[in-house]
Amino acid sequence: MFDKVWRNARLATLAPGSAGLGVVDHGAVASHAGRIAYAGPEAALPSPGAAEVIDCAGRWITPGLIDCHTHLVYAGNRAAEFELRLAGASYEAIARAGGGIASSVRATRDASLERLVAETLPRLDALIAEGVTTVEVKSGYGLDLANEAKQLRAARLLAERRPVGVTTSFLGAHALPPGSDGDKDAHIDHVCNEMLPAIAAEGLADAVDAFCEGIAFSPEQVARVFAAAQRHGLPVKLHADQLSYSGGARLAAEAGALSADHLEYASEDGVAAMARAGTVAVLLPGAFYFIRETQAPPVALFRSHGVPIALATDSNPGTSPLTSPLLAMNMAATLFRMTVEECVAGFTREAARALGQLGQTGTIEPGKWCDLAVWSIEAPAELVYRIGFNPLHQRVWRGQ
Ligand code: DI6
Ligand code: FE
Repeated sequence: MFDKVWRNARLATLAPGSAGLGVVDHGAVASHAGRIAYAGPEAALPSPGAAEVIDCAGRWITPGLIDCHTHLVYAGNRAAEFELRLAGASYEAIARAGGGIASSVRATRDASLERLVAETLPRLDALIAEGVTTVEVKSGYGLDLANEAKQLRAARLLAERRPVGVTTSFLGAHALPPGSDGDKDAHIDHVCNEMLPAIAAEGLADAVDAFCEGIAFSPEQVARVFAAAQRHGLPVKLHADQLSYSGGARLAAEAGALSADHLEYASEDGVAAMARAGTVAVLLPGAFYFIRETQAPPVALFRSHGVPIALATDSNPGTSPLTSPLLAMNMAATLFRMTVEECVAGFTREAARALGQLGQTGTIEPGKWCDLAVWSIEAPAELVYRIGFNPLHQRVWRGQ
């Protein structure tokens, strides 16, 4: 017997191998023990009966949305810095003057674990309200062992406070800690030899990330972080070629990274290396928009080389104070000229791939977690087309 059946629905299954969004016009989904037991035409639904039958009245069902790149856990905000930028200061100038990431580090260090969770929950609730069922959360605003661990514990606690999957990334190589003497190699030593082993031992991180950029860390320094991650059996990913070219896309690919993220300044050889390695391009239109970047990521190259493209909010206090995946889709279409199919796949199947979780979620296929979003729309294009409108009817996480 099924636990639940959603019937009279149009499905966008995103199943690989099917054309486009994998549409099933007169579809049904059945769940058992939190997993999808059937997905396909309603006419072919097996009939063991169901404890509960939900009539979707012709609504669309997509996989639950997956936000695969966020810095959701932090304290305070940077509205004052936003005002400085409106008056003409650049993001890099603010960072070099000790503001930027450093100011979020000070606020995050000052906050207790409970305070951090409390400040984060409204942001998480905003994502959930738009159908998010899995979210990736990075550290990177603690920058010492105690505070990075606190951020990652807060991220783990989110999964106890809300019905949502949380996957964590350790981003100790995000910036130099405030008050440090500018010795980046010393910080990288600390990340590799003290912080990462302790965080791995406690099981606080599912992956390791770094920020490869002139204002952050060099490719050589990032390579040391990646080697340390691999010694601890953790997959890697990278903030790559965001504000300038540094060869981050190629570096990530050559390390076998799950994803390389941002990529506005990625070169064709970097894209080709990503294609060979199966590294996903995670594009973050919220950051592009918010810092008024003018160079769009090379979407045409990702397409021609066959690099999978995911989208995420990059929710963070400095460059993307965005908690709307639907708005991120609209931005990706408008600013990067991505198609509706690419936008929807970018927040479902390709985001799952970017997290290494495609076997569990990201498409509507039997055996996967029953993570769904039911939308009051006539066509999937409406998810991308509207600005500031949320047509979510029901969100299903693990069958509930
Ligand atoms: N790239 C970004 O866009 C964010 N971090 C990163 O590595 C910015 C984070 C911040 O400004 O607080
Ligand atoms: Fe980021």
